[in-house]
Amino acid sequence: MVSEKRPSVAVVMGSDSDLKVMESCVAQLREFGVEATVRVISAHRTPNIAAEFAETAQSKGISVIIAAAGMAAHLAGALAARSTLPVIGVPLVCEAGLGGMDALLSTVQMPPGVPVASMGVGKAGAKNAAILAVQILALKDAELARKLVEFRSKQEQAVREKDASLSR
Ligand code: RP5
Repeated sequence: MVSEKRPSVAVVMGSDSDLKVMESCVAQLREFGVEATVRVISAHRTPNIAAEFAETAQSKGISVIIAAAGMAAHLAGALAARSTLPVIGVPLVCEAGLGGMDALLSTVQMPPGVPVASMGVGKAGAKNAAILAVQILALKDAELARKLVEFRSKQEQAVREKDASLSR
C-alpha cells in the first residue's frame, strides 16, 4: 500500500508577486522535510476562497497556516477569523505600499480573541514563519524536535566559526 502523507502546513500568500520572498519559507520548511501546500489566495480579491480555505483546512490535515501579504495585509487575520488553527502572519514589502510598515501593522495588531503570530517583515519573517511552524509541529513529532535541536546547533556552530575567523 502506498501511503501518501498529506501536507500539515499551508503557505498562503495574497499574490503571486509575494512568491519570490515566500519561496524562502517553503525552502526552509523543506529543509526540515516538511512539504507544504502552497496557495495564492487574497483576502480582498478572492474573499470567498479565503473563507472556504480557512474553514476546511483542518479537515484536510493542515495543522498550521502561514499567511503572507503586503500592503493592507488582512489575509492572516481573515484566515484566523475562520479557523482555530494557529495562523502565522508574514508581513511583506510591496513596491506600491508603504515599505512594509503597512503590512506589519495590518498583520500584528489583531483584536483580542483572534490571534495571529506575526513575524518580522520580509524574508527574515518568511524563514522564521517556517521555523515556528516546525516548532509547533515538533510538539507532537519527535523527529522534527530532533531536527530543530540539530538546526540550532549548526546555526550556533556557524556563528562560532565566523567569530573565530575574525577574533584572531
Ligand atoms: C497584497 O497586495 C499581496 O499580498 C501583495 O503583497 C500586494 C500586491 O499584490 P499584486 O498587485 O502584486 O498582485 O494583497
